[in-house]
Amino acid sequence: MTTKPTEKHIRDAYALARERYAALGVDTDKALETLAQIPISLHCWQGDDVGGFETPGGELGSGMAVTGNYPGKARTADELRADLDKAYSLIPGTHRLSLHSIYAETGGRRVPRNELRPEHFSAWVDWARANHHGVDFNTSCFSHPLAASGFTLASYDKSIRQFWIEHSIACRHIGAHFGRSLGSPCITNHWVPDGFKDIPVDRKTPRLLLKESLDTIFAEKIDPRYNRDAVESKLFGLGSECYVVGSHEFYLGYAVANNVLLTLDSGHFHPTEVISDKLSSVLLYVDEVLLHVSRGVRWDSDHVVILSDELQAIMQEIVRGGFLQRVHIGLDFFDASINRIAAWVIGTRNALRALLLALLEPIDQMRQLEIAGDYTARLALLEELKGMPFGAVWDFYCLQQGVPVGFSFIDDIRTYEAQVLSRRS
Ligand code: RNT
Ligand code: ZN
Repeated sequence: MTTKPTEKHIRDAYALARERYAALGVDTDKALETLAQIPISLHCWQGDDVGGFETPGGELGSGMAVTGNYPGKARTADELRADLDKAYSLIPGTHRLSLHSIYAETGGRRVPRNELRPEHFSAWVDWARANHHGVDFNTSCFSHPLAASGFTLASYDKSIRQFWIEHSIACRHIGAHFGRSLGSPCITNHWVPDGFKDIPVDRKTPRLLLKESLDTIFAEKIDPRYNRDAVESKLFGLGSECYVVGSHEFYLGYAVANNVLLTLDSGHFHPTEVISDKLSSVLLYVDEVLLHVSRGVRWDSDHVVILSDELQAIMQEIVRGGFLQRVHIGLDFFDASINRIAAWVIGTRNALRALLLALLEPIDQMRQLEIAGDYTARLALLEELKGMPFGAVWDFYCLQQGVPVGFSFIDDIRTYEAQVLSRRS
């Protein structure tokens, strides 16, 4: 067992931290109130390596790969929900769930993806309602015989395009059902893997086809109180190194022209390109953004989120820009080499810690220095902020929210692993 800090220590440390921040003009109580209102959308697919329940042990394809074989992955929807319950219990606040269509529960019947209906998600709705989770949704245009060519909505084969168009439309309706049933708009994300491994001769036609397919998918207007659509770009993937149809320019243009949300996945750009710098630009032209907070490492776009400079920069941009209502924060990473529930917990706690750091900035003072051209003091202040007792505020928040403080959450993970995960063969 890890040694837990006592409640008195946590409260005393918070009282001191509160004073230090107050001296900078920052109200820590208010920051925590704000933080408690911000939902993070946890991605269900970290729990079973993007497997879903369509086919037992189905192969992941279309440029996504999960490495590792840590024991105990969820094999059924009930197991996945139990694992999610455990993860949420170790994360402060009330959060959302991002589901993929391949997590449908069809009672053992094979339902083609273009025939998925809200009733295939009724257990998810009941669970979400009981646990106060809003639900977001994703079309699943991968790991499927009709995606084996590497092309879906941009395929030259009309029947393949048609299948994925129907699937995407079905998903929008399921999304609206989540939104209506749970009283909170569902963000339905559209990502397709379409692209070429090697140098194409025609970059134009697949993009025209993708645009046409999207136009058909979004032709029906759905009340934004129930469903909002988002489109996600990628620079390259495994097997689509030379050309991805749905590039950033493609979807930025599409989102602006068609009033849909833009999804920015932090692992989907050139390794030196960061999404933190994109928010203030794209939010001039699109109403809302969905984030897939992730961590790119070399060629992999989906490592577990750590408290990196870029994660902090993303949250700073959201808070400093006043974008909390316009940016939906979702996660997208998958690691099968460590305990999968811990991966959720570590990544989500980091997203929240970065948000808290951003909420604790003396933003007015920082801005004044910049406007006055005092870049010396700006740099000095930014660097000094890194030494502020932020950890004491975070620990107090965890205490307040009734979740483990600090590293002690690992005890719960270990117990769950011994009692539940190790029994799964
Ligand atoms: C893939 C995209 C996409 C997926 C999930 C599973 O590169 O990031 O968002 O990771 O839909
Ligand atoms: Zn993504």
